[in-house]
Amino acid sequence: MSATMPTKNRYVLNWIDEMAKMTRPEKILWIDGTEKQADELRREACSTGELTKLNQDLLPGCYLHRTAINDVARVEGRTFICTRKKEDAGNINNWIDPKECYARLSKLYDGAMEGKTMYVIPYSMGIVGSDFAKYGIELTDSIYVVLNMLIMTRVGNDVLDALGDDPGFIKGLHAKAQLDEENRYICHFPEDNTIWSVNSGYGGNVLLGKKCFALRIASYLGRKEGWMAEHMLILGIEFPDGEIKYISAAFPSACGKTNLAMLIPPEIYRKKGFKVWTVGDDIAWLRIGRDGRLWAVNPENGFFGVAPGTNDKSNPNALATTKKNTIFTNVVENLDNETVWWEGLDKNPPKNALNWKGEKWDATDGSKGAHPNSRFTAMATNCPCLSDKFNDPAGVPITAIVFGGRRARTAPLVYQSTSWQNGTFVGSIMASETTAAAAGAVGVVRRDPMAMRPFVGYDMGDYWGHWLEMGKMIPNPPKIFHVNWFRTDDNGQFIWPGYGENMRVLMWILARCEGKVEAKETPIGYVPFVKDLELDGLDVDEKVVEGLLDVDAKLWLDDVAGIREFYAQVGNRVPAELYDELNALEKRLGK
Ligand code: SAT
Ligand code: MN
Repeated sequence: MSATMPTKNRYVLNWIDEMAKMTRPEKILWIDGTEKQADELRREACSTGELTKLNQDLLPGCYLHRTAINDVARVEGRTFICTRKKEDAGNINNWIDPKECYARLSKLYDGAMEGKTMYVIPYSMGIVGSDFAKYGIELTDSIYVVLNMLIMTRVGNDVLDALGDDPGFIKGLHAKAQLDEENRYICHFPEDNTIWSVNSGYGGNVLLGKKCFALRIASYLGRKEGWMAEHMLILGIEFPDGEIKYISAAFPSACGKTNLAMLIPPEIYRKKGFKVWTVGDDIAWLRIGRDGRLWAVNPENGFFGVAPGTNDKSNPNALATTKKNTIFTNVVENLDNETVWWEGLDKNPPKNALNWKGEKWDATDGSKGAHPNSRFTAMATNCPCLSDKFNDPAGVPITAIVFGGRRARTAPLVYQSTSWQNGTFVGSIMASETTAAAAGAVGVVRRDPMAMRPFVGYDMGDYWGHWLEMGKMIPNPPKIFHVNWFRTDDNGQFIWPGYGENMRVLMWILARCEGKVEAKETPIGYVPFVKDLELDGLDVDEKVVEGLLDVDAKLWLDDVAGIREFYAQVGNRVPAELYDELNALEKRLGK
């Protein structure tokens, strides 16, 4: 490599040499984080059709991308944790022996970048130079990946400067290759700080800073180093006196994390001067602060949000965030004015349009125009409700942790765990009906502990053990809650209005943290008395809310059976404390 290299770090240079020998790109281009370079890449991507430039008056700096039609979501079946010992990856993760995996993928990477450019993206998860930042370098043959990483992470030469001569960076290699589904691999080597992804061009499979690094590799590092990487949004609620309390919340992909993170307070709170601030919408890195509380940072720099359903009622802040400098993926292209559309944006689908596959499309044929997992990649700094702590390396202190699933019946609107250990148990038994964010059937109930099932980079039982350990180490831990916005009535309609109204539940949660309200003890934990939920201005009957809070012992006993099965599947590293919790729950339910 030439003398114009932006780093002298020999670990970096040797590794890039080695990867280039295998993939054989025609050129290597270092991404420097400048607008000038990004603009050249955008221009190139538009000339090849990889991107479509949208109407620059209406959507300045915005572009559209379409993935291959067989490549529209994360592929959990093709995602592997490659630890030397299979037991360390655990039963829930797919595993391949690292030696075998490197050999198998090397064949797929062999010459995969011939005639192409290899882009070298030095990026930081967290504020560059801060104590809690971690650095990665992604090598990719995709301009789309480069441009997304420029939004989602902090990219540039200052990352290389901050890394200096250190070998401590995450080595990510991505090649689109033939986008061959059969040979698609998203592989993590936590013991080598390495991620290899091949044959995909979609979001979470290829933006290696996100799920691959900031969750799978980071969760592994967090266990070793005494911190936590979680699939959580972070939001702040500002009280009329200016005090801000922070909540982090874990929900499975496509269950409304972005909406909750950016919620607009209902009128009743707005009038009084309450505000909501977004720190993050997907990932939280949590560590113990000097004050003995748990502190959270959002390691990302942008939002990779689900487009369908985003509108000026459900999430006006997200919509505003996407009005400039945004990359849209797999949405509808309105050919009349070169803008974008998706189901749930408004009631006026464009007549002259292309669907996410690029085919001529018109809503009258009944088909969906945007893919259900279509996305926007938008800069956090475009978000009108971005917290002023977003760029604070210390992050924010967490008052409450909230777990949430998508359950039609079992889980009540909200309940509070009785201790950190019990809260860890509540997280471990989270379940949700599946969404379109991962390939596979939609609407099937599956256990998704802490919303981390696809993202823990080691054994799930050990991960729960780490939660319990952290609980012992945090002098002043957050209280842990569980919410369910998705209970349905006999007609399958959602009962709770959701969206901004969810703030009413968050306010009860904060009141509980401050010991300001009593609660009803149930076998599963503390549930609100209806009188303690602010229902003013809400078109939901108190009786209905009673129903939403109801705990049906029969359903829960069925659930206990499901949990036992799941724990058995997780295997012999499930901590004894969690079995204690499960047995105690079963007893309280009256078995
Ligand atoms: O594609 S991503 O994995 O980044 C989005 C998600 O599933 O949450
Ligand atoms: Mn997510």
